[in-house]
Amino acid sequence: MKLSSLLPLAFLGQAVNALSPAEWRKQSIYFLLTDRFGRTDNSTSATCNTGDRAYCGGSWQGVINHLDYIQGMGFTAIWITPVTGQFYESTGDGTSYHGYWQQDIYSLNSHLGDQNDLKALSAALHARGMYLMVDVVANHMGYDGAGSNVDYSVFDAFPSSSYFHSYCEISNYDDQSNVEDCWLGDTTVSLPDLNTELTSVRSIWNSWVAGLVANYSIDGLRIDTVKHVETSFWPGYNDAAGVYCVGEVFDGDPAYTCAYQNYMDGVLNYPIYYQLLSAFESTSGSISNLYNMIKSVASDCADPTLLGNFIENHDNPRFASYTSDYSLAQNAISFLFFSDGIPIVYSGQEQHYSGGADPANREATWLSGYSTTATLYKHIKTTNQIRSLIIGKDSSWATSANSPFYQDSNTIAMLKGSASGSKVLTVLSNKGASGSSYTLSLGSTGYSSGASLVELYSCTTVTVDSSGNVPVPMASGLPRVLVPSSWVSGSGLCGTAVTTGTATATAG
Ligand code: ABC
Ligand code: CA
Repeated sequence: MKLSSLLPLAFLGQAVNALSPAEWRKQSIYFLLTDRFGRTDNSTSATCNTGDRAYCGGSWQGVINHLDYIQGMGFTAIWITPVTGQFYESTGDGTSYHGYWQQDIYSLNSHLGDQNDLKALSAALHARGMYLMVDVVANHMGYDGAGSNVDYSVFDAFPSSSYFHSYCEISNYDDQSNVEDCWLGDTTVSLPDLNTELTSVRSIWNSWVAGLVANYSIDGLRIDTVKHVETSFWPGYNDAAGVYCVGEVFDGDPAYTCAYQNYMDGVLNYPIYYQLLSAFESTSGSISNLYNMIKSVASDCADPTLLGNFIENHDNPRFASYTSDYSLAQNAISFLFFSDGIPIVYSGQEQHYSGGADPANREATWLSGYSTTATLYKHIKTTNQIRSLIIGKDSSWATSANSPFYQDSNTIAMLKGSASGSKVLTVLSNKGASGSSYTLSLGSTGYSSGASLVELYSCTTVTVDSSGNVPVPMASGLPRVLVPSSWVSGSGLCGTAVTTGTATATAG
């Protein structure tokens, strides 16, 4: 029998289309909670009180309706929250609107749509040349009730206690076997912890994830609760998925978190998250902590260029809950795009939403009216344009190592690129919006005296001085990104017309 007749057609299609880790390096990701991003009816006024922890009516069709808004900011991929069947009743911890309380892994969350809607979302993205990343959970199910009192028959793929670790609540995050074998959740909603060491559980998950990826033509996975599963589980799961996997290891210690990159393609960059926040949450933040962490991650992680960079997500207070300063927010965002790794922006960040801890950080995006003139929407759009210009001009930029080379108490400067004399120079400041205008003179950039560079946010051309220093025009605490002047023509940035592709447009 021919191999092809043994494989469902969908698998063959997936093998052709799947996006490799290498290709993911060049993407930029917009993360959204499906229940909170867009509604099927396109309402921009439908009530959504985050404190209720209730379903607010977002759907996969609602995401399709607003892809222009996402693509208009320059994103090339979206990451959506888990799609599987949940339990739907309301509890003292709220409902399963976020999608992390699955019971029925072979069905879809009916609040978000049906399989045609999810396929349509995948197809709509692909038709635009965009990609779909789906959040998946292998560590646990969700149960309305205490762990001591679970009716296991409700879990369709795992209908008996024999598939699970016996009940104990996680009590000590310094004890790795406690973290892996005990249960997340609380006594209101317990998260029954699968016995992922079992061959039976592993083979169910591996075929499930292969099927999910194939059925919905998924291009990448965000994997939940990775530190709660033994490391030996992950290589088989990542292989079965056959697409780029980025795991959530919720821990700021690079030695701990980077270790997981030995078992899957990438991890979310929690080590950088904490230090990026520490650097830009105020005008007295610590630049040196960030500077040092870039070096630690570079030495501890197998490949920092495959990490997922973020400054906001649905588990942590939003950036604007720490400071309302727009310049600080813009610097934190720019860091995500010009350092090693794949940038991830959390829906609502572009509207400067300021919700605090879960559930306040899960505001409905539609209540912003999807404004495309918001300051950070425009900043992100320009930033994505700059990043794609760079990727187009330097094919090795995405794999090159970002190198911080200058710091003072308010400023960090970094170089990233394949060749001396054409590296991208990023200068970030935490002076805030009231920061003065001055010229920061930077040596050791690899640029020679007389070379011409353009700062792409302010569209300022500068010439390297006779001592070899680059005069960087700083103002209002805003981020700065400099590239060789020859790169700009035809980019659509700084008032130039786009000369590549089919469209001619000006922007930035
Ligand atoms: C619900 C309600 C909440 C209510 C809670 C009791 O119940 O919404 O309002 O407070 C989902 C939902 C949540 C829900 C939970 C629990 O399920 O989204 O709304 O809370 O039912 C992932 C997802 C997350 C998801 C789950 C569960 C996992 O991103 O959205 O939550 O599927 C741990 C896990 C991590 C998990 C996170 C929420 O909890 O490891 O996978 N996220 C320490 C620990 C971390 C821990 C973190 C937060 O605390 O080390 O493992 O994350 O609890 C740094 C250290 C870190 C340290 C932090 C605090 O400090 O380096 O290690 O993290 O310095
Ligand atoms: Ca576990």
